[in-house]
Amino acid sequence: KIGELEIVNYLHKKGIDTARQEIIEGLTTSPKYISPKYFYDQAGSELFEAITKLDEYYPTRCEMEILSTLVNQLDISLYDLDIIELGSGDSSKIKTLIGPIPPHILSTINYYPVDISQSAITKSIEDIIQLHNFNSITGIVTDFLHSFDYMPRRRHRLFCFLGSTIGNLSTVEAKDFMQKIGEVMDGGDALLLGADMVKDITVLERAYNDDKGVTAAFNKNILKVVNRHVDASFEISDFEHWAFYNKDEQRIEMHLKAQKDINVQLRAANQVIRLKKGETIHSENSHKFTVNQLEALGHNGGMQIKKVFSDDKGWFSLAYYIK
Ligand code: AVJ
Repeated sequence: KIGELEIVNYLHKKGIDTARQEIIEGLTTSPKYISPKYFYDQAGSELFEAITKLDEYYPTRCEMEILSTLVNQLDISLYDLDIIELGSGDSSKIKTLIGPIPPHILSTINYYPVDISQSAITKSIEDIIQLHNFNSITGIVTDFLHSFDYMPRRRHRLFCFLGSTIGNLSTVEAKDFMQKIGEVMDGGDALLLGADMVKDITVLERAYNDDKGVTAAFNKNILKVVNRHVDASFEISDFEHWAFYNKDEQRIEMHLKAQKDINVQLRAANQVIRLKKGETIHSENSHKFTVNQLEALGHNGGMQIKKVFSDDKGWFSLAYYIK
């Protein structure tokens, strides 16, 4: 039996103008930046999947190791549960999480993947429906920061925000996010939050500077996405990938560094921007956390950590919060 299946898109109407405005804003301010959510077009999503398989990129492997034996250690009833996965991407994480759940229980669970990419949601649902007999699957296409109005409310819920996507947010945005999710949660609901932990700088920097240059290609691909959104004239070969650990801010920063003086047309804004040789466009922050910080994050949303699950090396954690 294949359950109900639906995809709702809350993005397409206002999303396109907002994206254009947001990108122009970031490129015409100083220092220049592009939001990391624009990495994930089709090519970018594929490059990210390739990153997750690199020797140097440990977070996905560590998280999967934890996820594979986790579900029975959560003290939440799996019967009639709604699982809401914010930033679901490909379906690999949820598949690993639900692996140990027997079919007669899974068939009472509703799954709600939420992602900004319609193609990612479609692909992951097609994938998951082959193998797993959820009661229903409802894909929600929207920016996870604005997804809270579209949440199901009738049954008890497990919110999942995996992959250390929270690391992309600024400290203030992460607080806001936890506060918002805390407002949506009722007693009996739970949150599973994936977070990459502070560790040796060499390990961190290698993970974002792989030998094959996949991360470099992923970083540069964002310029192609920007070219389409704002009809711009970025040449990828004019830029170099630059990633390093900023210890004070406790984060990996990724930038694109201009290799020479460049003029770039932003036709959608009827503007030309100038970059000096060596000037950078900041494309991503990837914050690293301590257990104390994960606890503090929960308190922003009135939540308590029930347990922190970590891999053998303690490199990645899944914090389990209840309200
Ligand atoms: C998907 C945001 C968790 O920050 O490690 C991987 C994205 N950037 N390599 C991360 C990413 C460069 C990734 N997140």
